[in-house]
Amino acid sequence: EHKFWKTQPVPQTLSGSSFAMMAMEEGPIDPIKTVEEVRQEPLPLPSGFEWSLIDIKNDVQCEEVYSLLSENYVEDDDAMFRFRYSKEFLLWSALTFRSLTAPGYHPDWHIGVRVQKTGKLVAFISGILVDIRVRSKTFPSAEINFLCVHKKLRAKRLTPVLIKEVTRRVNLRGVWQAIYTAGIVLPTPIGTSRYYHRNLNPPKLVDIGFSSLPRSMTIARLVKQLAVPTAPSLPGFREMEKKDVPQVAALLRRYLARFEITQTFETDQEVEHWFLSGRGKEGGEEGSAKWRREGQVVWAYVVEDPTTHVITDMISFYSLPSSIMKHPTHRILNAAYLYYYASDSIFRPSSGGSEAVAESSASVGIVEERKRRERLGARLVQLSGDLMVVAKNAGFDVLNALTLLDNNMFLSEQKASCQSLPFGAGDGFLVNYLYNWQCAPIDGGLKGTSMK
Ligand code: YNC
Ligand code: MG
Repeated sequence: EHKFWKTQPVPQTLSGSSFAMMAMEEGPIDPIKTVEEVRQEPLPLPSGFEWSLIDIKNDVQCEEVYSLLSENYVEDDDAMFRFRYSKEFLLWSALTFRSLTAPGYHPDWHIGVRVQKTGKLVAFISGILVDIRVRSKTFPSAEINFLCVHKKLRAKRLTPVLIKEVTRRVNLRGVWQAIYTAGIVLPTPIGTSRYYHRNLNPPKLVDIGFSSLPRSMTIARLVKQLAVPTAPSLPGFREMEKKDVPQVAALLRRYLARFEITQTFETDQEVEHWFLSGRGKEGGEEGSAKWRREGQVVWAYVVEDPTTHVITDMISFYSLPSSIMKHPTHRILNAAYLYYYASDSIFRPSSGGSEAVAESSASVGIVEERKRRERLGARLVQLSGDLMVVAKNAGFDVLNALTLLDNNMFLSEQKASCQSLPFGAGDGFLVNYLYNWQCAPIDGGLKGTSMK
């Protein structure tokens, strides 16, 4: 019955009739407060435990968070796989443009709980600052992630204390909203996405039980069926570089403006941070696929028109390996997760008429819109196909994607049957939430910021 969540400024039930939703003013649920009204002292912890701010840039502390998460973080339902974040990943997602450039470094949204006697880190929760737009309103928001309580301390109601403490610290910085995702249903989702998977390494995925071998199918035939080309096919497809940042930022903002909820990427520095930082240099022999895979968090690519040199598309994924539990030989599942992308194919007029004219009118017209969406769908099949090639060549076992952004244009099983590079629907779901923001449910196309 949600003893904790029913006390929080979150919608308690799904909005009723569509009339109610249409009439509803979207905005904060709590009365507006000032920073002065926020509790100054940390929340009390059960005896024997103490708060400990984590400086994620400090090697020792980063290592402590890493081992807490690698032993206690999210497992799939059958406890076969557990996320295994790299230190680079934690650093990359913790250090936004703003926290990096703030005067000094403020680790106050990276909150740990330690056993007083031993200093052992037993719980963690973190927030980073992102700007979120929901329909017409944009607001600063904390993205909450990496909530984790040691397995031995579960079901002791530590979670509500962690959430209240992170809320207090977020509020102390004048931020009143948050965005987060979870694998469970709580009061009250704004939307849900489903995982899809593109198998890049059939023998391993079948061996570890990630995928099953269809009846009357052999491994050899599956390998053949799921083979990907050895090189990308789109002319001008290449890795994103620093010089691309202004063009990519503009294209991404324009593309994301089409969705009901998104991170806004207000500055070019943010785009540089999210797509070009986190290119680490550890693991394997320098330059090898392993070297890159183990050190690099985000892999971003662009399509540069060979004649005009305009960036027409961008697409990216991030690396998030999982530990494989209970398997005699395989230890790690090298998973790539589709991240942001953008394409100008939805903006270019399909015949006659200038784009400026088309976009200044309220609507481009149903027929024209349908043509553009068809073109975008075809383009996204090509872009995601080239991304599979990159991921496969870099040694990833699987490319995962959620049903958000325009992903349904190339993920759905129906569409998959008429292309050569099918994704398959998985059984995992990711549920999306906003804290202290009342809004009508968000239909499809949802994209927060989360990496899970
Ligand atoms: C969860 N994932 O419902 P009620 S996702 C939020 N997110 O409260 P206890 C959760 N709430 O229902 P345990 C939650 N899981 O009675 C449980 N809860 O009202 C609620 N797993 O607390 C739950 N990481 O401490 C219940 O539960 C209350 O010991 C029970 O610990 C839970 O990062 C957990 O999946 C998840 O480490 C910590 O199972 C533990 O079971 C664990 O007795 C493995 O808690 C790792 C894992 C979760 C990943 C994530 C997003 C978290 C969002 C938190 C909400 C943020 C709100 C916004 C704050 C900023 C606001 C501003 C401004
Ligand atoms: Mg607990």
